[in-house]
Amino acid sequence: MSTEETPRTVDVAVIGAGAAGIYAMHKMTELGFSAVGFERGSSVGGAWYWNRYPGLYCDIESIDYSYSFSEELQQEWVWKRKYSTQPEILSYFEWVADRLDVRKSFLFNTSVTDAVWSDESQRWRVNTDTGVVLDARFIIGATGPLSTPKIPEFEGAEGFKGEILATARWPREPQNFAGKRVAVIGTGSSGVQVIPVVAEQAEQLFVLQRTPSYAVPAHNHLLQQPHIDEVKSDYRGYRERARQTPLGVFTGSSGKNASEVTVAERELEFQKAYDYGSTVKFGSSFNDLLMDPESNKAAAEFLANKIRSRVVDPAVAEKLIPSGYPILTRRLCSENNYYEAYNRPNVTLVDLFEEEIVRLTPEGIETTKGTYEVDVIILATGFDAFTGALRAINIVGREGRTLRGKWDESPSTYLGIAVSGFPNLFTVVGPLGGAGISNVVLNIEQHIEWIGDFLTTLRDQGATSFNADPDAEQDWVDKVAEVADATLFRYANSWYTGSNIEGKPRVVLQWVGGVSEYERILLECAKENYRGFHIV
Ligand code: N01
Repeated sequence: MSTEETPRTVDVAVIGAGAAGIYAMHKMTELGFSAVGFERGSSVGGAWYWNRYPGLYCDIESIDYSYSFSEELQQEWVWKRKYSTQPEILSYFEWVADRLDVRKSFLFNTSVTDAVWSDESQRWRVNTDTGVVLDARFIIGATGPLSTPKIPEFEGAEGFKGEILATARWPREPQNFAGKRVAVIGTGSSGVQVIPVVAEQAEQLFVLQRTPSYAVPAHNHLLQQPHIDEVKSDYRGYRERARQTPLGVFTGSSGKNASEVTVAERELEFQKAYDYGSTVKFGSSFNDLLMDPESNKAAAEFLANKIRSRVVDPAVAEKLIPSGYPILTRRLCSENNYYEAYNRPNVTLVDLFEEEIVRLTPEGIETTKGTYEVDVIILATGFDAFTGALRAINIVGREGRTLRGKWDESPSTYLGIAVSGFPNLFTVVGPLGGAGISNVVLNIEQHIEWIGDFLTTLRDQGATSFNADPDAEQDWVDKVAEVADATLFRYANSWYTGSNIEGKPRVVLQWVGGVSEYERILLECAKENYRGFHIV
């Protein structure tokens, strides 16, 4: 690879070798574009490479959380469980990368530091932390919506005598908590999964909870061969049905509003989804759960009663029941014996609404009520979602404007895939796009396939650049907000709205109008000669 003096020239730079980067690299190669990829990890897998904490599995069923673009791949790979665990999913992405032979096109252990656009050459100059420099016509930012961990800076952290681990940057060596006193900070999807596993091992576990989550059991199990055979006998049809649903997963939901059915009928639907074990099925059990506050309350009350029935100490149960935000406006968690963990004598729930973390001391965590002495602190404190990874790169577009500066004002994009003023840059599953609440592998496929078609069109036209029109971008920003405002999403603080990160503008960061409608909009844009893009 080249140094600053002689940068290698390619059509496309791909940033990231997760689910999006692997497919992007394959698609570019298939279409005959020269491409080089950068990945800061030592291998492929993205989220599944970095998040290795015990208890991690995907909250979307394996049959759905996988690529659909290749009939050969989807027929060949055999999922073992309803919900795959992290090692299994990582193996899957490694296997796909090998089958598609894309590893050779990535530089691993390499982070992109800068990308500077030149109007003169109509190209990007891409710099990395290893000194490698690339001259690329296009950049595909396949950096992942949840790839920049939010690590809180606690006063006194450097003096803490024990170990601090983060679920999103988990060590590769197996961790053993036997005989140790452990604290977990954070009770989102990561915390809810790691807590029951640590509870079984640790001598003492303190769970420091600020905002509780709603959660539905996974009821994970080995997949039966007849079920696999049935799906594979018409996997294409199965995927097609999924693509027509709001979340990109076919659930066979009632299609009714909770407000229109009897209480008994409503409870039966909730119970069916709960017994089956699926956050997607639960969230899709009725159409109006995110629109009608009363229907939303009914779903919340159903899960609150489940918590009351599973947690022995009523005071602990009440603390675990969320309040102050509508259910589903923060991601519904998938759990495996989460509530039972609180029935163990070695587990203590610390409510951070009753006592606040003041600082870390050499011995542990000091709160406004006392000190919890621990050997290990596990941070399950979330991510700077959607914008974090690209913001971390110094991306300089037209007239010296930085993407960081633009998104600090407002995280705007055109269709979630391009940014006005930053020509030839794609933001795969970026802010204001279709990912976040839905099946992200499907969202990725929608983007990569659309990008492939767009780049082919540009090549056929002999064009050298595209730029999103600022008015088209503003119209999209307004449309995303309008659709979100018709729902209850705006009432919650979370990574969905950027409000988990200090100083980040508070907007609903995703298109919540559904996967199928999103695809229709993308395809309509393409059909109308890429409406909203200036092509030169
Ligand atoms: O992060 P989160 P996550 N002091 O932001 C708390 C996907 N995912 O990593 O909200 C004390 O949901 C924070 O409290 P609050 C999935 O899409 C999927 O758990 O700030 N607490 C919250 O409780 C998911 O939604 C899977 O009041 C602090 C928690 O930390 C997304 O990733 C598994 C704090 C963060 O929860 C993110 O989930 C894992 C502080 N200073 C992740 N700062 C599966 O597929 C934050 N918190 C199953």
